[in-house]
Amino acid sequence: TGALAGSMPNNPNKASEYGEAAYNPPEGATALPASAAVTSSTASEKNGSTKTGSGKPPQGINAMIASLDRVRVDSGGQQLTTNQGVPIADNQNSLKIGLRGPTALEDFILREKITHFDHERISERVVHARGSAAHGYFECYQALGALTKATPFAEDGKQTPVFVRFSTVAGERGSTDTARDVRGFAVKFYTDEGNWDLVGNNMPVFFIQDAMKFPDLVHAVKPEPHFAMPQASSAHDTYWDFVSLMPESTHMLLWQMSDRAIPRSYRMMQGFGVHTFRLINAEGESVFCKFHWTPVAGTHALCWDEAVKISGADSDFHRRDLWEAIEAGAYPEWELGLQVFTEQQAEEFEFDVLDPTKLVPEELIPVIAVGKLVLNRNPDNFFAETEQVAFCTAHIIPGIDFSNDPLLQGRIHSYLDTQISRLGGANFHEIPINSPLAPVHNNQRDGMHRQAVARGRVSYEPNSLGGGCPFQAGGAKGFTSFAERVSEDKVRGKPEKFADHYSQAQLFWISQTPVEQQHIIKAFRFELTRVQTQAIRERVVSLLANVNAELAAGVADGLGFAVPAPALNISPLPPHTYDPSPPLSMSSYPASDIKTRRVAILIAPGIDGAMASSIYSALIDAGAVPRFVAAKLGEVKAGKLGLHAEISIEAGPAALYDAMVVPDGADGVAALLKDGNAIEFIKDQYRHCKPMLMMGAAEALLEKAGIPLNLPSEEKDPLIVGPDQPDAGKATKAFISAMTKHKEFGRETDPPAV
Ligand code: HDD
Repeated sequence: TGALAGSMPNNPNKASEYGEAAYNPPEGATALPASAAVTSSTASEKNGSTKTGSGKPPQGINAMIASLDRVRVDSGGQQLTTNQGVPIADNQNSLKIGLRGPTALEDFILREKITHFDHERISERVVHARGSAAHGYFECYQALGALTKATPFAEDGKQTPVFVRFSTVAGERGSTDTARDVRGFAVKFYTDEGNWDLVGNNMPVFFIQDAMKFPDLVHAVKPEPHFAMPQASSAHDTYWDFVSLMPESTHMLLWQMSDRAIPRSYRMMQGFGVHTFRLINAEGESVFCKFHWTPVAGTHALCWDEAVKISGADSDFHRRDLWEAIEAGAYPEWELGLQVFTEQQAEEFEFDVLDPTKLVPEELIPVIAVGKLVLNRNPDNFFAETEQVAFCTAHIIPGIDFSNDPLLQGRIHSYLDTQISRLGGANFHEIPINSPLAPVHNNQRDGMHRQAVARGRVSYEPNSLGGGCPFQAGGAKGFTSFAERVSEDKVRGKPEKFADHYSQAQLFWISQTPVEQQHIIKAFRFELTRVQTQAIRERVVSLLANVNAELAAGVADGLGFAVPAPALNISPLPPHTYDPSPPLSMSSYPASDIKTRRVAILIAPGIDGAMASSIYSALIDAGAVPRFVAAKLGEVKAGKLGLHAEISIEAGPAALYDAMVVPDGADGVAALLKDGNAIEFIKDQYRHCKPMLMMGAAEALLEKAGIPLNLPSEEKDPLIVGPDQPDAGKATKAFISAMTKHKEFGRETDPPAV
């Protein structure tokens, strides 16, 4: 699959940022791949090399990128040294007492190299270990001074640099990208009043209501401790044992079993701050707020069978997708929306806004668009940036404040704490990707790996010897918490409204399209089939029986038992009945174009080359990413043309593409008809509900793959284009428009017919 990346253009930002020199290392130096070429560190300046950029600030450069220049190292044209800067003469042989003798203990070069290597790995994140990240910026549409004094919202059009990391939750660092899981959506804003981290997920609710239960949840979902299986999967006994005993997780379980848990791309999923937060304005007035990120590319998912096959074909699927889109200049974009409401409004809601298993329906409080997020630059070094970035919910800035959500309150502690062991001490904020652009001045000193060289004799406050500096900013400038009146008993417990575990699960269920509902039933069936303990399966269905009879019956039927009695509902309040909320369905966020969509054009000798090329060009013009796919690499004779096969079917199977094409050409089609891999490819494209452009003779391939043909016009598959449209230009247009629909779920049967 590396070949897919190979034909992508380089990130134009990096080219203009670093100039051509970075791509043309001096003679004798090893040429780096262009995308890895970086330059302009203090070290290279010291060595006399200068930055040879275009002189204009390229798009995609921002103050954070510039701040990282300090630590960027480019070895192009440089000699090899030890960590002490001593030039190394021989990097092949250790120092020996005689060519056939023992290695000398004094070989400091060998020892330094091995010692460093021995300590290369750091512990992975306890959750969200697998992730990918990018730089970009947030741009505020209009000043929001009436709501908040938070500096990213201070002026119309203000831009704030960001670093964003997406992740799965349960899998380890090397695990597959397309596991069924919640996705993390963590945004670090490098604001001019310090770093603000909005550490969210791609689902607006959570499994549990109190941080006290987080270690239990994570222990349950992670690989089981005795044999360390399964990897990156919730489909096992301990997970379902735990959640089936925690009725508060029911709402989130429906989200997790929905297609949201198998996104097509990080670029095609929503993000949510989950908790209720506070905004505070300059007058000290506060409102509650929920944060929503909505992708411009629409929200799209994989089919489960597709996700499973992608895991085998390219377990880096989402990482590669994000990287390639940014390198190609197709910058992923999201709109930030706020739901803003007062404390009085919150009191009247039938749910508690401090309960993270509940969302605020958009019919109650609409989402207002306030700005956009653009990711326009890949990191230079995965470890230095993506791995070492430390997000902390405790990182907030003046104008933003926490609510008393007990899950959020626990998170405020957890993130800071975990970085201390993961990143080796209390100075993790000095790691370049974590250091704020805003200046840091305080009396915190020393500790492992301290970078700052604090000058002067004063490291305490108050002082007179340092002129009283650094001095307190005071309430007008400094961070102040919202002065909330609290007068209550100190207790362990939950508010009454927290006990309603099912009303919003019902809301989610009734807001899904029939197709989405079927997918949820199938996901429960899959996961619970993997569970080995019958009592656990039944307990899960007894929770679902409180949500919807059809849901419970569908899951129970799939597992071969009758619906058990509903789980005891302990809520003291009557259940609330909602009307469906369309924004909760993924189908409410379609794409308007086919930019970055991957299209396989299957070719074989004798295919109509002119048609294949014109379809290829039309797809490029529409912003899609077509690939000629053949039995093997190299030139494929196609009429008078030679087409260049970019990848083989074997290395680039169907699951890796959003859509497929077979051009006309009797001999080419005849060759494909004999290729079992090609038939398998077509079957999978069909089974995964993808758009297909099958021109002329290619209809025979549909037939061979067992795809229903000659249907009455009202039953015709709208996403199979071609056989009855001889004009390739018109057919391609129809195909491009079909591709914006992403998938044709009307094809689905259970079990699949093809
Ligand atoms: Fe968490 C990482 C999101 C509840 C404790 N969490 C982590 C990341 C994301 C979230 C996106 C990865 C950040 C990155 O890319 O580095 N977590 C959430 C959301 C939650 C949530 C949306 C509920 C609304 N988390 C949660 C609770 C606790 C934690 C209740 C503990 C009490 N989360 C952690 C952690 C992690 C983490 C252990 C692991 C690595 C890290 O923080 O940096 O502290």
